[in-house]
Amino acid sequence: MQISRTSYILVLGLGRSGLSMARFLAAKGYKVKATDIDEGTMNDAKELNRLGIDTQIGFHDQSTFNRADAIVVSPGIPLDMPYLLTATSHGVPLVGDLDIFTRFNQTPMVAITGTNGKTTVTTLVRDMLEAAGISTFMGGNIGTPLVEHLMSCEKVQVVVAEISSFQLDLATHFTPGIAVLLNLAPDHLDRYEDMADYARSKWSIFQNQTKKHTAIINAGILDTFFSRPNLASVVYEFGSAPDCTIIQGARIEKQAIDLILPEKFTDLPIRIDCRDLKNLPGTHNLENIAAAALASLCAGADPNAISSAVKAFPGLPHRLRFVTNINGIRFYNDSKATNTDAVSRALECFEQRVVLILGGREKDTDFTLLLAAVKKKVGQIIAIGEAAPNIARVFLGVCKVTRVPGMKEAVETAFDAAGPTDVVLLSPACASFDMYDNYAARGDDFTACVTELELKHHG
Ligand code: UMA
Repeated sequence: MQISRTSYILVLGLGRSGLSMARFLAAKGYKVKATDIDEGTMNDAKELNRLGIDTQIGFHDQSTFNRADAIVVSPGIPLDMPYLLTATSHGVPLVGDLDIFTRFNQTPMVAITGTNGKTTVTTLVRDMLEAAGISTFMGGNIGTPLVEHLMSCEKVQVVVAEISSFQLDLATHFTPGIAVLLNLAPDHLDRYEDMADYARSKWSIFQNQTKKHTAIINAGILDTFFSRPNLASVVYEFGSAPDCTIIQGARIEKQAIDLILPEKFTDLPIRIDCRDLKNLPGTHNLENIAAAALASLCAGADPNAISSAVKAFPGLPHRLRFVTNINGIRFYNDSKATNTDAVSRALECFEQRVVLILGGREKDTDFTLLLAAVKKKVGQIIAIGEAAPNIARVFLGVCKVTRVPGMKEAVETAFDAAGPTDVVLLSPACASFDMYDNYAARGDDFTACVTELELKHHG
């Protein structure tokens, strides 16, 4: 970035990403201003002021945008925000955290994107590499901003990054050595024109790769979305037999994964046994393990370390987590399921009838994508949040839908509706922002409401 003495970089948004970014750029000697519309960021802003960073909190000022040399946009802020549109019409470039990271980072990187499973695969790759004695920094969309790695004194061998489409939208120089595209299903369609636009964003993770780099791709999505385009990088595919023919990559067959790789990796066939993995249930998790294993092998892990990390995986918070059993009714927290595909995958994991808590803030969500799975598995839907009226309309005549005002009522109504061996599942298919700060707060509230109910029943 070329910055003149009179100008500055504007950091837009002081959430987790913007706060780290402002600190990092100031530490690098840039003149930084930061702005956030939310008064709640005032304390963080005061801390930035002490570092010599100017802040505008509780409002945005167009002239601050127009005078900047560049605006670093937090990933959650839509790029069609009017202040940004005006600033770009004045020639101010927009920059994302991935390009800043790319400019300063020296550490090899595994970058993981996809609609669902990103956090699971990112965590698995971290675990596999650590089990192989390879030190890592794990960050990105998973929670810790990537620039934190640049500010850390700790030297690591590999950065393992969860990457969202929002981050990719502003990435022009980002070039991960190993990039993984897990899957594609409708999500964030309030931000993208259509599915093709969203798929293009995800695919751009490979855009700067050359033959020195590695691309790991779900074979199932290649024909659907991209008609097998040529990539410059070395490509490994993963998928389930017999649907996919895997020439180089990972083939999932029943409860095992066979890695089919060039000899440089090993002269022995590698098989990962995936029977009885309580914390990685469902066929979708076999795909996650396959992708993680390929990425880890390419990053230097050995097959034994990979297998032992799979066996030891403890599961993730808010991702299909068993909460408790009240009088035979099992409660599961899947608050991280913020799109319909994630809910379908969760429902597939249960044999029992499910009482499903669904709803929150829609993202131009097409709930009809859930009709078949609901017909098969769900006895009753409890609808919460802004999406409740739409949910009631879509599932009318398919199963009983009860609208309730909040989580406490949702949990109590679900419990009353459940039969003796049913499952109560919070798997909302929506963002949480109409009722909570994030999906984790929603999952915590669900767990607290279930615990309260349990106390009432078991005293
Ligand atoms: N803001 C403004 N003006 C506006 C709109 C927002 O100032 O007009 C401010 C808000 O007041 C808030 C800040 O912008 O203070 C929020 O920025 P943000 O939404 O980018 O949130 P961060 O806290 O910086 O978190 C972001 C990612 N959030 C999103 O992409 C929505 C986090 O991913 C990520 O963990 C974090 O950076 C660190 O890298 C979360 C997420 O929901 C988990 N991701 C989406 C998903 O997984 O579906 C993509």
